Amino acid sequence: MGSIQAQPYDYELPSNGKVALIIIDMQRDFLESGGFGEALGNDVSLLRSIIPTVQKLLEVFRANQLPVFHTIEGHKPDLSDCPPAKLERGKGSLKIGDMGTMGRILILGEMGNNIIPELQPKDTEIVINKPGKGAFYATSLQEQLQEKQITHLIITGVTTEVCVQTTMREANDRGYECLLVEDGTESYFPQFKQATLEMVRAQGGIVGWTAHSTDIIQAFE
Ligand code: C5J
Repeated sequence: MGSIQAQPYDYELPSNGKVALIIIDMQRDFLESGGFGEALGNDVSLLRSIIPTVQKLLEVFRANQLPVFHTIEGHKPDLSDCPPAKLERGKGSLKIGDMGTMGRILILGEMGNNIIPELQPKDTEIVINKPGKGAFYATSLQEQLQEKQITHLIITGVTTEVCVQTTMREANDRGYECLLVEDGTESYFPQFKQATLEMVRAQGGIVGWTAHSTDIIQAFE
């Protein structure tokens, strides 16, 4: 493996394949009508534009037998892992735990909480259920990455400025070399996506790198 043309400068892949693909919260709650995203007043169709890109990256990682991690934001049915501040926040038509058209909103195992059909994980891939925005908070992600000796993370998913950025910052603080896929992440707010891309790679890559998927895929061919 070589390097990927990225910003603010080329991203060096580890020579011994210690790189993983992280797919954040590509779940029906955020990408389909009737879910939490729409209940908060968002246009979910915006997020669907990245599905083909994430599918392509997934194919490349699978073809190279490299590890893939999927995350899902969700809570236990009794909401014991949902802090009152998160439960009460916002003025949407539905709150976490309420019954929506795809089951209870943001509750693990409910239809709306499943990963979208287009990106269904394989049995060999790891699915991290997370109660927070960041994928390291109250999960086994750090232990699972360490077990596989992973040092480099290629990060995709939704939404760019919330769960994706939080996870990338958490990973950066834990010493991972993080690359955010510019066309593999999306927000309900295009200006927030753009701002996130710029802020993570500012100051010489203070949180990490960004790159277009075509440049990433080329590096694995
Ligand atoms: C949000 C997420 N936006 N996956 N979750 O609440 O970004």
